[in-house]
Amino acid sequence: MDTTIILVQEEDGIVNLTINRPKALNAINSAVMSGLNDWFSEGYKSVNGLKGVIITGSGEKAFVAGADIKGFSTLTAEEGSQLSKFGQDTYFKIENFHVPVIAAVNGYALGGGCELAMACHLRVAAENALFGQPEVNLGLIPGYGGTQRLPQLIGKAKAMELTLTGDTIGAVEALQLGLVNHIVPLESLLEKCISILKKTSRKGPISISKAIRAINASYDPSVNGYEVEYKTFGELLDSDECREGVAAFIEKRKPNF
Ligand code: DAK
Repeated sequence: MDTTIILVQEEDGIVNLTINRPKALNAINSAVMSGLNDWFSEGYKSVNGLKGVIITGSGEKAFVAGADIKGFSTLTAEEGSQLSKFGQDTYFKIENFHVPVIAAVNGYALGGGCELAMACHLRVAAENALFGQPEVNLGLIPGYGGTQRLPQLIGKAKAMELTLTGDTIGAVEALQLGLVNHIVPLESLLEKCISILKKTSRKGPISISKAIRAINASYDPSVNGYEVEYKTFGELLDSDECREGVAAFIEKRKPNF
């Protein structure tokens, strides 16, 4: 992974991945997508006691202003589909990651950038965040899962409107629609994400990873989410983690997960 294109910083098990192409408003080129894929496939394994991940963009103007438009104009249909599939697979790895991943949206989150934010488990927006799927302006449709995750998050009618008009929405509307979890001033963005991850890191790590899996199952037509839930519930009930959580409650102490 090119660590100049994706900056990796770690403190107390919380990793900050910063997409670092500020001159191109952090547009996702193949190096960025490969870097994300590498880190969520293998790179994370070198972090001891990983508790959570924050994805953000370099600078104060953009989270990610989309896929790198200049890089995909000469692709054939076959190459375009392969690239789209690779992006989708990368974003699936983020969506199904075993610890929480938060998008810290510090400006433009357009096209592939909005899709990246939607693949994260939570989204915290700075006041200057701007979201949109402007692919129709380029004669395209979203290619990294946007046609699927946007309606899941904000409902079909609004997703249809945003995708067909290419309109952008600010942080306040994104919050009203349920696209983001919180809005904070830009200078508090990382602090807010870290405070959420510190909270989740005090919970049972297996239950956190299983909760992510069970909620994601509700959007996966190939599995019965209710079945995933009751089976997982049973497994957790018979686990050391749950025994410790219940014992800690009864003994009026903090659990030692
Ligand atoms: N790609 C490449 N360069 C970009 C870029 C992008 N998406 N967005 C901005 N830049 C570059 C600009 O070209 C400019 O570079 P220079 O001219 O200085 O060399 C630099 O970043 C600064 O941008 P601006 O000068 O335009 O800055 P402004 O503040 O005036 O405007 C803006 C900011 C975000 C409104 C504007 O830059 C803009 O409209 N950017 C494009 C937004 C956009 O349409 N994004 C793409 C959405 S479509 C695919 C899979 C997925 C996709 C496509 C294909 N395959 C699998 C094939 C997804 C596509 C998308 O994401």
